[in-house]
Amino acid sequence: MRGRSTEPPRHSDRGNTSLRRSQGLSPASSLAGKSRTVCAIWQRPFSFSAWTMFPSVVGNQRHICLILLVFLVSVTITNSQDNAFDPDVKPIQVGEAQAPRYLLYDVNPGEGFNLRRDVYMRIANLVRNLNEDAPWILVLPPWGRLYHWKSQHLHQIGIPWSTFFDLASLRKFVPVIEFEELLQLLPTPVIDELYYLQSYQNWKEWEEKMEIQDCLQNPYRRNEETGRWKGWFFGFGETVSAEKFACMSVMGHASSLKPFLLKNTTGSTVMIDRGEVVLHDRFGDTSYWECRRSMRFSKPLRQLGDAFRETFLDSTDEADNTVLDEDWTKMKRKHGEAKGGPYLAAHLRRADFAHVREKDVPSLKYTAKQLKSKLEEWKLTKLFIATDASSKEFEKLKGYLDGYEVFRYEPPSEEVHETYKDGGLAIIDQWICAHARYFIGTRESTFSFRIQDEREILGFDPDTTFNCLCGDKKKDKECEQPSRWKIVY
Ligand SMILES: Nc1nc2c(ncn2[C@@H]2O[C@H](COP(=O)(O)OP(=O)(O)O)[C@@H](O)[C@H]2O)c(=O)[nH]1
Ligand SMILES: [Mg+2]
Repeated sequence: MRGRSTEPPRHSDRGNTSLRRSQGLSPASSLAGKSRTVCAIWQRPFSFSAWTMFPSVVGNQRHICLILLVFLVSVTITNSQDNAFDPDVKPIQVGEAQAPRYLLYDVNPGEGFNLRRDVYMRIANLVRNLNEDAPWILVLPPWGRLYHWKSQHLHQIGIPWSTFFDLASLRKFVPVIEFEELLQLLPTPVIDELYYLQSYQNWKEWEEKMEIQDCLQNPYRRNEETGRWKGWFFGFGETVSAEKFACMSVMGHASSLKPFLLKNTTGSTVMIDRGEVVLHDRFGDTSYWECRRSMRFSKPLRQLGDAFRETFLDSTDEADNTVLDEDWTKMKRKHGEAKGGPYLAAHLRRADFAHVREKDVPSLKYTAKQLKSKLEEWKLTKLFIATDASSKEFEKLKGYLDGYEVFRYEPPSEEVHETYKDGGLAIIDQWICAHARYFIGTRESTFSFRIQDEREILGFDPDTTFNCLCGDKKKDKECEQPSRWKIVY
C-alpha cells in the first residue's frame, strides 16, 4: 500500500461498505448531460424567471448554463410560444425546483499541489454523492501561495483552475465553478457557513464520527464590528468573509459529511476548510478513477508538453500509441497498449524531500548509477528528468551521465512561464514523464504518484510505471517498489 506522510492512512479508506453508492449513471453525470440541453434551449427566445435572481450573470453564458442546469434538475420546461396549440404540451412544473447550493473547500496551507489534487478527488466524490439528493455545485479553490512555487517574480496567488485543468472535463464528473465566478453570483462576498475540520486527538479505534467542538487551532478571526469571520480565503480575504464559523472534529470518509451538509446546514454557500482531514470514500474504485480521469490537464499545457516531446524526444502520440480521446468518458485503454516515446523519464524529488526523506532520496551519483542501468536495460539513450533540483545539482547529475542525452523542460519563452507559472511547468514535466517508454519516480512523492495515475490512464504496462529510485543505503532487495494502484473502469 502507498503509505503517505501527508495523506491520511489508507487502511481507513478501505473496507467501509456502509457508504457504498449505487454504480449506475449518477445524477451528476445526467446533470452534465442536461447542461448541454439547457444551453441549447438558451439559444432560443424564452423567459425563465429564476435567472432574474442573478442579474450579475447577464452576458455570461457559462454562468447561466450552470445555474440553469441545476435549477432545471426537476423542472419540466416546455416552450409555450413554440407549442401554444400543441395539445400534448404539459404545463411548466416548477414546484420541485431547488436552488443549487455551493460547497467550497480549502486544504492545509502547507500541502503541495499534488496532495491538493488528491483532496479535490475526495471532495468531488462527496459533491457527486450530494447530487444524488440535491443540487450542489463544487467551488474550485483558487491555487496559490504554495510553498514549492519559488519564482518570486511571478504573482502566484488566486490562480483559477482553468490555468491548469480542463474544466469541461471536470464537469463531466461533477458540477464545478471557479471561485471568482461564484463571487460574481453572490450579492455580497459572504460565505454563509464555514467549518474548520480537525482530527480527533488521541483516538484509539477508528470509527466514523463528527461533532462541533472547541477549536484546537483556528486561523480565522472574528471581526467585532461586523461579527463576520475573516481569513485567507484563497487570497481574497480582504473582501471575503464568513457569516457563521465552527470547528468540527471529524473521523471519516468524505461522504460522511453528506448527512451533516444536507440536514445540519442551510446556507447556500458552505465551506469546509482543512478538507484533507476526510478520507477517500473508497480509494482506487471506479468512482475514484472516474474522478481521476476527469482531471485532464488544460489543453495548452498538454500541447506545450507534446511540442517538447516531438522536438527533443522523437515522441508523438501516433508513434507512441498514446493518442488521447478528448472525451475522457470514452477513453478506455488496456495495459500495454501504450508504447511511449523512445526515452526514459525520471522524477527526482529533491529540495525539501531530500532532507525530510533522506533515506529514500538517493545521492546524485547513485541516482545516475540507477538511471544508467535502466537506460541500458531498455536500450534507450535519451533521458528526460523532471526535478525540483537546482540547476547546479542538475548539471552535476548530467556530469555522471556521460554518453546519454539528458533533457530537462525549459519553457520556450518567459511568457509561457508567466502565463502558466511554476504550477504549469510542473504539470508539463509530469505530462512528459507520463509519455515515456519507462518511468522511474521518487518514493512516496505525490508528484510521482500522479504521473503513475496518468500512465495508467494512457494504458502503459504497469512494469514501466510503478518504479522508484532507491536511497543509497538501501540494498536492491530492501528497496520497496511502489504499490500498483491499477486503473479500474
Ligand atoms: N517543475 C517541477 N516541479 C517539481 C518537481 N518535483 C517537485 N516539484 C515542485 O514541488 C512540489 C512538490 O509538492 P507535491 O506536489 O505535494 O509533491 P510531493 O511533495 O513530492 O509529494 C510540486 O508541486 C512542484 O511545485 C519536478 O519534477 N518538476
Ligand atoms: Mg508534498
